[in-house]
Amino acid sequence: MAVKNIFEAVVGFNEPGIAQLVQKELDSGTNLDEVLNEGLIGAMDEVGRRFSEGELFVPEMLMAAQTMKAGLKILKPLLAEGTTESKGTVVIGTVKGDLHDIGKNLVAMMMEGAGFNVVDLGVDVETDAFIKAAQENKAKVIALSALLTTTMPAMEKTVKAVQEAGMPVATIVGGAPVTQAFADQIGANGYSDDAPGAVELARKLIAA
Ligand code: B1M
Repeated sequence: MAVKNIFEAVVGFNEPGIAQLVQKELDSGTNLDEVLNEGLIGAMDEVGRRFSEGELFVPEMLMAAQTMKAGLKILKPLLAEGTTESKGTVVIGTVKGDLHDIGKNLVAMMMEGAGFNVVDLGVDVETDAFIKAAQENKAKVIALSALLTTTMPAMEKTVKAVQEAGMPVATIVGGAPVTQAFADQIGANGYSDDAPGAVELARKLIAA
């Protein structure tokens, strides 16, 4: 039931209190996935719904995001816990024009936990920066995140540029508005609707 308190803390922008609530919940034995999916991610979905309904505005959305990030900080060591053997390098970023980074950060943390070396380029990343980082780090996967329908074309631009450069690197895409059909349409090598799925995808593509 206390997962509800985590949800309420995010939708209520309780940034100072969230870390303690998340820690308390984990200490009480609540499963990590439940804290993440029902508490933190569920709350961000609710914030998005309230924004769409005109009940919340950008500053509130930002406060909720900061609260979510403070909660995620507590989960990070658990999400990144895993094998020490490197599975190869993944270059990750949110595409040009897009500043949303929570989902991308989650994918990065889980990739690290699964043993990948992760080069995180942050948000608003140019196509050239993805290509340069992948070449310099001999990456096996480029992972692109987008949260806005208006920035999905930037994904296509990057995927096409990677193909044209003839690089031996797989591209994977994800983010709330992205679909398998869109991934197929732009020629990406894979799509996942969540962070654990992105890790599985990277594993399969590297093994292939
Ligand atoms: Co923005 N925003 N936002 N926002 N925001 C959305 C995305 C929106 C859906 C809200 C809404 O209208 N209901 C809407 C987009 C509409 C659309 O395009 N269809 C929207 C809008 C409109 C905007 C602005 C344009 C608002 C404005 O200024 N008028 C503006 C754009 C700024 C920009 O980027 N240029 C804007 C700004 C912001 C803030 C800065 C205030 C803040 C972001 C802060 C930050 O990230 N540091 C923000 C927030 C917080 C949101 C919502 C509420 C929450 C996003 C989030 O973090 N979710 C969001 C509504 C929503 O999504 N429900 C919304 C939690 C996160 C864990 O989920 O990122 O989806 P998500 O990641 C998931 C999966 O998608 C997947 O894994 C994760 C789960 O495991 N995934 C991948 C993500 N990347 C992946 C990559 C993969 C695989 C899976 O492989 C590579």
